[in-house]
This record gives sequence, structure tokens and C-alpha cells, in this order.
Amino acid sequence: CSSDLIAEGVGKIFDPDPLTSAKKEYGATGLLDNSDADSPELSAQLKEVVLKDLSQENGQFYLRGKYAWIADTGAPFKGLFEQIGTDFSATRSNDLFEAVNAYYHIDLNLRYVAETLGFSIPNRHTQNTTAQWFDPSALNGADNSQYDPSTGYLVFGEGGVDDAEDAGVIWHEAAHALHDRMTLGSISNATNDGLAEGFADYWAQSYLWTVQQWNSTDAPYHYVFRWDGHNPFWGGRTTKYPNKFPDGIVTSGGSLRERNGQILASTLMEIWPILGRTMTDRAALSAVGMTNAESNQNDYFNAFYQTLRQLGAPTGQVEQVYQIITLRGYTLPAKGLSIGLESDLPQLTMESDATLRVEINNNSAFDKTDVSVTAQLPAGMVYQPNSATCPVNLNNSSLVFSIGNLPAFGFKTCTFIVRLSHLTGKKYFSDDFEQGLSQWVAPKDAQNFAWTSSMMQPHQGKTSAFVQNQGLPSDLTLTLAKAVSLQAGTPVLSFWHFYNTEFFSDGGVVEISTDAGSTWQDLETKWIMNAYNGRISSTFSTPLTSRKAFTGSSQKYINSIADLSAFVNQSVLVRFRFASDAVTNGTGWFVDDVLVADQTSLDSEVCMTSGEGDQHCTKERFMVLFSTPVESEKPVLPITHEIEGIWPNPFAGEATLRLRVAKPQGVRIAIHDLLGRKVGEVFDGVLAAGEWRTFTLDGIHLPNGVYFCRIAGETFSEVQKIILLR
Ligand SMILES: [Ca+2]
Ligand SMILES: [Ca+2]
Ligand SMILES: [Ca+2]
Ligand SMILES: [Ca+2]
Ligand SMILES: [Zn+2]
Repeated sequence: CSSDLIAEGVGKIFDPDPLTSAKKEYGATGLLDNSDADSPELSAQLKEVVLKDLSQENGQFYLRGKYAWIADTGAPFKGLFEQIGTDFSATRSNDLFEAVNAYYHIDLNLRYVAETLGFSIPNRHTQNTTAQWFDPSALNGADNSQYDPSTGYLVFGEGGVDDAEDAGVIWHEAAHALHDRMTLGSISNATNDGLAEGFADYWAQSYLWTVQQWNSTDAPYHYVFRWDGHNPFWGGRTTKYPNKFPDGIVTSGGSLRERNGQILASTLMEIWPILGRTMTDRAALSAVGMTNAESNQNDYFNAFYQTLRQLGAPTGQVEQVYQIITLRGYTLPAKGLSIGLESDLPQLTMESDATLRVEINNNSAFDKTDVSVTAQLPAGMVYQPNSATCPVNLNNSSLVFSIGNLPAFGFKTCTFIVRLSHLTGKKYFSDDFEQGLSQWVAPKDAQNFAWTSSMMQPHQGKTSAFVQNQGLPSDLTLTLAKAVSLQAGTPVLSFWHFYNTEFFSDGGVVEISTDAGSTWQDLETKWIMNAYNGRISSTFSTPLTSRKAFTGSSQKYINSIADLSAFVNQSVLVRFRFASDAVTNGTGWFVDDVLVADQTSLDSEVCMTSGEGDQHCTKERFMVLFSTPVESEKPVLPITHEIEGIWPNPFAGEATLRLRVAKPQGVRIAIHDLLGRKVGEVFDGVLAAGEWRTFTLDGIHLPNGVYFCRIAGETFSEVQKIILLR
């Protein structure tokens, strides 16, 4: 079908609802639902507006534009309300009214996010449009509305007051859609927590306050669903909720997420008058984009606080926001100066560079002068000269960073490179699958399915092991061809994997055998990093029924590690086992970079001081795997530099490139969009001569499209085109 976005129409809406604009409470003369009937008082609250970007097709106009798109996906089926003219005016007793009111408010909402706040809103569903699809009358007419993350639709019910007559409901549901889209499908699902409901209530209230008629001393000022709720049909919700986090989180009764979300929404609405709508909304939506399915309200406010400082909010405002958040009971970084020392990798590996990061936070309203950080490097961890991004002195095995002045609520990050050497541990087995499955046994089943070597989505290099999520009952194993004899020490099994399976019914496990494959036991109790994330249902027929497993989606490659110290002095076989029931809804399981090796930990202490007398130390632990790099051939130096990659390209979220340089030098790697704007920083630091370094290009938060990766050193500069395609 072809359609052009050409027309502007007119329509009548409530803004935000007839009670707020009339400044009267539910039940005043003519201001009640009365089974969806018109009244002179309700009609007096209609506001005429322009409907932007309407589509025209075969002489008919549709409520379908750049940001909102009507559909009729659920009963009652009332059609699309397309018509020959551009005047869509109707009163609230006409079903057209809900269609227009929803179109107007969804359009206004997403237009504001994209054009005023400047966010790019990712497309996530088969509709593949920026426009948010909606059905103004659905859910069989129930008194409920929702965003359905599996389809990407907003659907509105009609019980009591028609839900799509209330801008509070529309902005709330559209906020769920934004949340899902900004997190690429990772709406918080934390038990009882209410992050998602609280954000959606906030988003609605932030709009309601911008068209406010009530005074802040009036009770309805804090209501969220002022026309649809707070009436005989249901009680609605408030953003003046007294409970604190976490003690005030309720755990019994109904609607727990909705009730607990009021803590988050009420906190944000306390912040709103300090920062104003635009800044609060910008930080609130950015913070949502930094959360994932496991995040809770406390994670959210840490992201919010961090975002606010990155946005450069004035010191006095940040201080008030810090007070409001912590008075509510949320935990932010400690007041005063705080430090952390982190690695960019979950595991450090022998003879291979690792970038460490010192972070210094000034969580106080006072400027700090002469800040200095001392990092004690443990034996075996060697600083690589000239690699630090801040002035540094080497004092025995300590690095002393001169940070200088740190303004109130400021923060600073320094990175430096270390190498691990002279540590003793054993490496037993490694496979990056670049030679296929030569070190494994992968039997075919009756349908001729088996684990294979795949170039579809490797973690590193060009290939990985892969098993497809079949739509037939299957039970497929990938087993080590040769047993590994573990000796005394601290051996672990480490591997990188990416799974996308039908949650709850299809999944994978890892098993170990000490008797050459006669019997197998699950590594279920041995995980020390990224354990099984779910349990296979007992109601489906699969060989893994009722067992814990990797199931659903890992979203990206993750590193799982199991402790094998219970098996020292034995010969072990390890196998990856994937099972599916008769239906499917997923890609399968990718496994790459399998390693059996000793693991140990290194401890470091970091301390800081300031001219104001601050003194603070913290201990950090780094895990070390005794793997050696797979490429151990003597490096032949390139003339200036050499780049491998970028792969995969097109990429779905993360891509990899490898780089080495002939002379030690500062190098910057960044992602730019088609207009040349920098949209992502990959690396900004110093590379030593001759050594391959691997970098990850992170496009997780970018919309699909064409980008350029600029790789520039002091002796070279290169641009490569990359395509982000999910
Ligand atoms: Ca419908
Ligand atoms: Ca109606
Ligand atoms: Ca309703
Ligand atoms: Ca590989
Ligand atoms: Zn909701």
C-alpha cells in the first residue's frame, strides 16, 4: 500500500480531561460518565486541535502519521474511522472521539520526545515504524488499557469512562511503549518493584502538570487518572504517595507494581518543580534507557542521578535532587568523595592487556581541590607505561593519579592499561571454534539436526558453535572429544554464549561427566558467573522438563563461568545440551570461546585524598583466567597500522574490530552518524606497538541505520562504514 504524509486535519479532544479543564471534581453537574452520554458541560470542555501528518489513501484520510498510527487489532472491532474529509470532530459519545483523542495525545507525546527532547526512538516491532500503533477500543471493552510488548500495540478498553477519553491514561500507556522501545525490549520486570508503572505514572503526570488547571493545594493536582479513575469505577493513583523505599514497598494485596510505582513517580514529581519539565523528562527518559529487565527503583534513581550530572544540571539543583532521592530512602553513591576501580572486562586474562578505570565522584555541594588517588597494583599486574589518561606517578607498585580540582557534583574518569604476568596457573583447554567443531562430538538426531559451526553470530573471530531452536522435539549435545585431566588448583569452565529460545519451554544446560560419558551431572550448582536464568516448564514434553536452564533471551553474548574445583584429580568431559519441545519461537544457542583453566583473584586497594582533608579507601577484586591469547604467532609489524574487522557487519547491536599499530601512540575510535555527529565513543587511549587489541562497537542504544566508524591515530586515520540492522 502506498500513502503520503500530506494532510493536516482538525479534531476535538480533551486536554487533558474534562474535569481538569473545568476544574471540577467527578459528579459535578453534567460531569460524569452517564454511560458515555454527551452533556453540555462535557461538550464545553472539548478543545479544537490540529491533527498532524494524516495519511491519505484512495481519497480517504486516516489517523495515521509519523508518530501515531491507528489499527483495529482487538474486539470490539470499530474500524479505522477513515473518512473523505479532514474534519474529524466528534463529541465523546461518538467512538470517533476516542480515536481522535488517542491519535492526538500519542502524536503529541512521541513528537515531543523526538523533536523537543531530541531522542531517537528505536523501532522494535514488525510494524517497523517510529509511529506508535494503537487500537482506541479493544480488550473486549474491559476497564483496562495496556501496552503489549509482544506486539507493540497500545490498546484501550472502554469500561467505566472510555479509557481513551483520558490523556492521563494515554500518556501512561504510551510511556510503557517508550520504555520498551528505549530498552529494546527490556522493560523492568523486578518482582513487585513497580519501576515501569512508576515511570509511566510520572510521564503522564509530567504532561498533566504542563496543562494544569488545579492549584497545588487541590487534591486532584496529584491524581494521575483524573477522569478515568478517582470516581465510582476505580480509585486511580496519586503522585503524592507517602511511602518510602524500600520499607514502604507493599508485598501483599493486588496491583503491587502499580501501588509501589507510586513511590518512584512521587519522587520524580518532587524533583519536577526544581528542574522543570524538560530537564526532568529528559533525565527520566534517559535513565529508563539505562535500565534492563532486572532493574529496580534504586537502580533507576542511580541512573537518573548520573544522567542529571552528565546533562550538566546546575550544582544547586543537583544537590536538591540528591536530597530528595535519598530522603525517600533510595541509596545513591555516598556523600562526599567516592572512588572505584573497575575493569572493562569481567575477567582478566594472562599476557593480555586490560583497561582499568578509576572513577572519582564528588557527591557533595562543595568543590574539592588537589584530589589525588593512589591505586595499589597487586603482584603480577604491571602498569603499561604512558597508558594513563590522567597525570600519574609510579611509586613502587602504586600508581598515584593527580586529579586536581573536582567541582561540586563533578566526576572524573581515568583509564590505564595493565598486563598480567608472572602468575602461575594452568590452562587445560580452549576453543574459539575458528577450526569448526574439530575438538567436539556433535551427533545428529533422527531428523538429521545437530550442533554446527556457524558464521551467523560469533563472539570473536568468524565462527562459533550453534544449535538451532527447532520446531520439533529435539535433544542435541555438543561434547568434548577428549577428556580433560584436571589437576590440583582452581579450575573453571568459562564460555561466551548468546541464547534466544522460547522462554520456559526451550533451553540449554551444561553437564559434566567423570566416567567417560556414561553418566552426566548438571553444573547447576557450580555457576559463579551468569548462572541459569530460568526453569523449563513441567507442562511441556522436553528432555529438560523442570530443570533450570539458559532459556529465553540473553540479549547479547554473556560470559558464564562454572567452578570445577570439585572435579580436580579427575578426567572430565563437558557437554552443552539443548532441548526443544514441538513448537518454537527463537533462534537457538550460540557458544564461543570455551576455556577450561585455573582462575584466581587479585586484590587491589584504592585510596583518595583531597585538600579539604577527605580520606577514603576501598578494596577491589579482579578475577583472572589463565588463558593465553589464541594468536601467539610472532607479530610482523605493519607499516603504520592494521585493522581486522569490523564483524559482523551489518551488526545487530555489538560488533568487533581488532587493531594494532607500528608505533606507540594515542588512538581514538568513535562511531559517527550520517551527518558526522559522534554518537558513540569506543576508545580514547594509548596503544602499545605491535600488539593486537580488540574493541567492541556498542550500537545497543542506536537506531538502525548507516554509521561510520572512525579510527584515528597519530600516524594514520581510517573510516569504515557499518550498518546497524536488527
Ligand atoms: Ca478495536
Ligand atoms: Ca466515548
Ligand atoms: Ca475506564
Ligand atoms: Ca569464534
Ligand atoms: Zn501501566
